[in-house]
Amino acid sequence: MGRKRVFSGIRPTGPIHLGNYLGAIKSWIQLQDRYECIYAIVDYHGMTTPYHPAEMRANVRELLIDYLAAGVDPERSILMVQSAVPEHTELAWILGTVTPIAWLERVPTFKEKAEQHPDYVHLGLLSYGVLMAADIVLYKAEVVPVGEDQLPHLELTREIVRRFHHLFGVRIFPEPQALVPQDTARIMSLTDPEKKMSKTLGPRSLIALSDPPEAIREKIMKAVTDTGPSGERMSPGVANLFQLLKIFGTEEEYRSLRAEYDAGTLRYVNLKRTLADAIIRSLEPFRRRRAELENDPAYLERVLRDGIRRARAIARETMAEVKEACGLLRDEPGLGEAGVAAAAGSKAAGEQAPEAVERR
Ligand code: AQP
Repeated sequence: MGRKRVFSGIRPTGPIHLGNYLGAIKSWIQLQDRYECIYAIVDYHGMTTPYHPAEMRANVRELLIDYLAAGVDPERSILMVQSAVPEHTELAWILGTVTPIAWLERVPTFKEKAEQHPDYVHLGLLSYGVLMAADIVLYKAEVVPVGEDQLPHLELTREIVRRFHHLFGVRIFPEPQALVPQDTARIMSLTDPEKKMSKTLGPRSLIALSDPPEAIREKIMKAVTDTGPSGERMSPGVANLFQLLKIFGTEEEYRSLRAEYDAGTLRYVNLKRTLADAIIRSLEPFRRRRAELENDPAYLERVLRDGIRRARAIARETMAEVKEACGLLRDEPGLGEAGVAAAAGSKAAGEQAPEAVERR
């Protein structure tokens, strides 16, 4: 038995931030030893909200650098770009034929995005969850490390898998489980701490891992703390800052500032200064590694080529099983007439098939 598979991805819509890192990428790195991991740059998903075509390719490159600098190891994990493996959309189409529209309309992110961009509500946005299901099951992934916001998508994936198996009388895919970190499933925005930190809320709301130290300091110093009269409970903004301090600061820093808060003597400026220093310190190795990678385009290209090749090999195997189950022509690129004849049951075509397979 091979190792179980892990799949996860991020949209190339901007630099990764502390939410992406603590919600997903930190787990990705920990899983690399025990699982066969596939980590994707999901550019087709990036097209579901307004974007500039000219920026997409640059964002893909930047995200690849972010993954590598954060510790994703291409020797152990597959790093790939979604649009370079056409089986993602092929399988999404097939899964779309078994997914009731009502399931998609109730997905919270669909409703949120439709409200955010009322002029950009399209079929691709509605079927985001179907494409995500295809991304995962194409690799028969069993574990999907993600932040809390992705749980409805994972539930939808499992429902789609069950329905596909039921309708076609097969069992091809495992039902994937989300792996959500216990303490960092939802890092909140610095400017709007009732909402999750996200690229959509703008650069001031987040700390990008690649932010220069001055920018990190400035954003933390301006982070929202108490928005109204302070009550019994810690406000979401202050709670978020303490959560980050627990991760990035020393035990002593956290303990003493927390004691000051409990005693009612804490000055938020001190909390912010300590936190900014701690984050800047922690991200220093990331910044250094990132700068090295920036200067090595040949290595980046090698990583991607290799990742795409390895991902495609798995994807093709799954698609062969799926097409068999669905009664579709066995798809072998370059098979041409032999493939069509094989579908028609001709003997001669059967003899030609192995040669055609070799040509893949
Ligand atoms: N704030 C967060 N806390 C914990 N986990 C988070 N993730 C995102 N934000 C947080 C996790 O990161 C992975 C990638 O998510 P994404 O591609 O949706 O990234 P994003 O920053 O959320 O991007 P956008 O453009 O701002 O998208 P929206 O607004 O749609 O979320 C996922 O595993 C996610 O859970």
